[in-house]
Amino acid sequence: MTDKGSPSSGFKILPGHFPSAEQESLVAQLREILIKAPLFQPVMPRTGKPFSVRMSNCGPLGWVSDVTGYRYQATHPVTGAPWPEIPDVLLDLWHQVAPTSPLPEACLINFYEPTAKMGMHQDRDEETFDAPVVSVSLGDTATFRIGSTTRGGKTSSMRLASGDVVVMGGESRLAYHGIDRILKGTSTLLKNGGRINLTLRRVTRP
Ligand code: MD6
Ligand code: FE
Repeated sequence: MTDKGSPSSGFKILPGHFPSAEQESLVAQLREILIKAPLFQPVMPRTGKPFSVRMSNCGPLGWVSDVTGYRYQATHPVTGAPWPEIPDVLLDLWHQVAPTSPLPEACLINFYEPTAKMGMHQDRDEETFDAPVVSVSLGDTATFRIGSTTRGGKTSSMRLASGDVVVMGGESRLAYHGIDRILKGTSTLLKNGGRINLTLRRVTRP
């Protein structure tokens, strides 16, 4: 029996899911994507305070944040171009971990410098929470914190290393979570260090 709202239902970590050769290949594909859809600096709604991560997206929809709010949109906020396609290896991952869910529409790309972090938040800008959010970590190890579906509840902390996959479905789909810190120099995957996190999401009702 688990507490209501505890992340233990529907929360899964697949440590080392991607072997290093697949991580290298995925990073090469991400470099191509980031040439077409450069990392941009999102800011918080209302305050305009910059995030410490930079972002881009691939897929039919991308998640953006600016002074007017959070939303999904079909085009890059700076270039105005449509987002590049989601790499097949990520669609294959989705089929493996969410076989009954409709295809993901958004793949958010978060880039963390070694000093970046991500405050506790829920992923709740989607029209439907039926599908899980699936994340892939690349590069330096991060300390990931996850709590329950209410802010300020009990949390637990774990390390996400390069190649690890996180699935947040079921009760955990709306759990609060964040990144406390990046453990600088723990991976050689990215030439200049840092961390990339990819989150795949279904946004609309099929
Ligand atoms: C990160 N991850 O790992 C931030 N969201 O950098 C997330 O915000 C996240 O890992 C939803 C589901 C899984 C995640
Ligand atoms: Fe999130």
